[in-house]
Formats: sequence, C-alpha cells, structure tokens
Amino acid sequence: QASPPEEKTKTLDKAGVLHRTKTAEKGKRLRKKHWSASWTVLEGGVLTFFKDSKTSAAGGLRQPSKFSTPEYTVELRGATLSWAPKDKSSRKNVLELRSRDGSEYLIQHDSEAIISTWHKAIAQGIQELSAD
Ligand code: I3S
Repeated sequence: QASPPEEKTKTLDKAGVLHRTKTAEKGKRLRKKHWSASWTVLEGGVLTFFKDSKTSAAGGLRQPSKFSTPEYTVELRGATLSWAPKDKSSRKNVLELRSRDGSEYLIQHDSEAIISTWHKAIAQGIQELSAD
C-alpha cells in the first residue's frame, strides 16, 4: 500500500554538469566572475555545486557528500530564479539564482534543451517549497 518514494516526496532529483559562477555573497556583489564547469545536483530542495565536473554520477545523485565536497549549496526555500539579463553575462542560456540569504549564482549550459530542464526542475523545487 506504500506509494513509491517518488510519489511520496515531491522532490525532483536531477544531476549533471553545468557552468556556474557565484556573483554575490550574502548581499555583497562579488567583483569577479569565475566560471567553472561543475557537477551539480538538485535534491531535497537543495542545489549543490561541486568543485569540479569530474565527480561521477556513480552515487553522486544519492549521496554526493560521500564522494566529493560541495563547493556551494543553495537552499531553494525562498530563492528566486530567472533568466539572467544580458548585462550579467555575454553567454547564452544563463539562469540567475538568488538565495534567500542574498547569494547569487549564474548557471549556464550551451544547450538550450539542457538548461531548460534545469530551469523547470529548479523552478518547480522553489515552488514546492513555498507551498509548505
Ligand atoms: O562581467 P565580465 O567581467 O564581463 O565577466 C567576464 C569575466 O569574469 C571573465 O574573466 P576574466 O576577467 O578573468 O577574463 C570571464 O572569463 C568571462 O567569462 C566573463 O564574462 P561572461 O560574459 O562570460 O560571463
């Protein structure tokens, strides 16, 4: 009678390699962008960026912290997500994620299809948390 876990939790799990850079830290704008490709995991209302893109998918989705140290973790509760305005980056397909504590990240992928699935997943994560 127990429903499968994916029906019990509304969490949308997703993982892959994205380009990202932090642009603000707790309300303070950072001077320089440092883009890097990073293994990125969305799970349980938290988006985690790992240090590099090499953390493999093996176990990386379920228990990332066992395999690699996260560089940034972003609580999606109270966060906002939008397509970054052109003056934020010359890159295409750039998302801007602002956390409730005033940190900001740009997230980018050359593939519009791939960035769109991240857009949906993160936006849905934010929306589900705001309903609690
Ligand atoms: O906002 P900016 O200064 O045009 O951002 C660029 C810089 O972060 C640049 O680093 P250097 O100043 O070390 O070259 C990056 O390489 C660029 O990617 C940044 O611009 P884009 O438009 O790619 O976000």
